[in-house]
Amino acid sequence: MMKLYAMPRSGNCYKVAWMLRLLKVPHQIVTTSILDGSTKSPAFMDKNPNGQVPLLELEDGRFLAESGAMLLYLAETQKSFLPPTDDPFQRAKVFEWMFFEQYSHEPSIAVRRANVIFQRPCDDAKMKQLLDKGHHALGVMERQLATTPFLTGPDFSVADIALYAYTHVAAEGEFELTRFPHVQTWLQRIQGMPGYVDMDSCLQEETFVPTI
Ligand SMILES: N[C@@H](CCC(=O)N[C@@H](CS)C(=O)NCC(=O)O)C(=O)O
Repeated sequence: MMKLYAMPRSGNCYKVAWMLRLLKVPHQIVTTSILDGSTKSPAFMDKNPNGQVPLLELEDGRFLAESGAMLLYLAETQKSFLPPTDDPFQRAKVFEWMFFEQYSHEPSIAVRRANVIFQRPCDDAKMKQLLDKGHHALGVMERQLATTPFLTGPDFSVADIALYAYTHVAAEGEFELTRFPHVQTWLQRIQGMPGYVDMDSCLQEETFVPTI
């Protein structure tokens, strides 16, 4: 069975745990947290020298770091939520949004939220900069979602999973989601989809075995 090393309340971990649930892949959540130092333990650093969660351990013992790489691996192996290789442009649009998430969205929205919820010290000027950058990223999503139901068009993809994870909790970082009505409608659309599972449920330390 696959193991996902993950911590509660982490959007990066949620992306992968939710994908595993959506695909009905049996897996075990192994809680490994930045809060108790376990992501920096020698045993964990042997598994992921970058000392970060999420980390996916495949059935054969190989490890995969980086949430985006895990989403793409699972999408590829399960043939779900990723356009086929004979549609390289549409496939690249999925990558475009995933790279946007890692460079323009997560570094402001996830970091500011973590500063707030974990009460990490950060000066006012930096907090203001993170707020402005996060609102800019939400504005980019708003423009796209004004024209299509999902980020890359009519179909739900791993790009929506990647961007949903921190957008749906952006208010915890004091981002004003009410300024982005199409983003809010997209969040509700995803929450109404079959197989939707919330962050807390996905990241509980347990073994998930699908019933059907
Ligand atoms: N780019 C990575 C980011 C992962 C990340 O930032 N993980 C956080 C928890 S949400 C972490 O482990 N931080 C500890 C550290 O960076 O030392 C991904 O998408 O998986």
